[in-house]
Amino acid sequence: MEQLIYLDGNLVERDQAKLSVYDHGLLYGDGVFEGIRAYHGRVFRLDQHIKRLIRSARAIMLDIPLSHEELVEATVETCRANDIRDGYIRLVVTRGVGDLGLDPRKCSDPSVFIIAANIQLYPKELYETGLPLITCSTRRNSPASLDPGIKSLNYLNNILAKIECIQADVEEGIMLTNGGMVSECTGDNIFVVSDGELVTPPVEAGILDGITRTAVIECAQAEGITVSERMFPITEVYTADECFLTGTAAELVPVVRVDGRSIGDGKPGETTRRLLNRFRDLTESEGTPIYD
Ligand code: PXG
Repeated sequence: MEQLIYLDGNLVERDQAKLSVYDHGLLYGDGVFEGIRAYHGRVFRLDQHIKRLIRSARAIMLDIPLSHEELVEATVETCRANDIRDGYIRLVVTRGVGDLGLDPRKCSDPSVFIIAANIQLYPKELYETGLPLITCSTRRNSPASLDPGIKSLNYLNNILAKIECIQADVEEGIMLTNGGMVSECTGDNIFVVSDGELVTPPVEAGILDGITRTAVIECAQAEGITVSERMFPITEVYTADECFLTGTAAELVPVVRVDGRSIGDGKPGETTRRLLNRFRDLTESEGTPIYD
């Protein structure tokens, strides 16, 4: 079956889904996006994703030509058109076509496109064996320069850190704030478990306010686990009992080594396992239905 892409109000075939080389999304990374999951025919936390998209757009003074409800409808419609039950959805709003200068006022027509694809799941073993990480030397953007809370099309900060990970032959890496404290990873939020308590950097640290992060905090509270959102240095990761990452694609993935040091006993921990199970229960039980 041909893949159908939502592009500015129409469902078009993948080969026809094209934007101008003058689109400022391409020329300047001037735009915003979301990565969303569908599980069992339902879109997980769609309202929260759309809210974050609208907040990101407002932060860069980008007027999305669709309302919250219309964005929900377009997303669900794109999933339906592609027969998606379990999948990955990319929702993108670009500034639109302008001239070769930066001025966003020259771009009168933002573009909205939605790709709903079957998901390339992480290998199952990953959840049994856990990931090794490095600490990247590329610091996370300072909120005073480019707020990491804005999920913009300008991902070079993360890509530079990702290149360090690739060179070190690991999947993910920890990015520090300009002040040298732990912020997040290149495409995931980070948690540590110490003495049975969960700790994660606060949104004010300059991180993406992850939808999975919020869901996991709720799971922890339901499990009676104390959660602290506070700044911590990399040493607190080294000395933690457990560490894991959260993200739409990764869900919860255990971390077993950081900078060559074993975390806890070097195996995925019990608290991580409990939270992953709870999180998976959530993805099985809630979401915006795609089909009647
Ligand atoms: N931090 C950053 C910097 C992210 O990009 C997360 C945390 C997790 O947020 P959610 O809302 O997904 O729980 C992200 C998620 C990729 C990829 O290919 C990752 C993300 C977006 C698109 C692609 O790894 N971001």
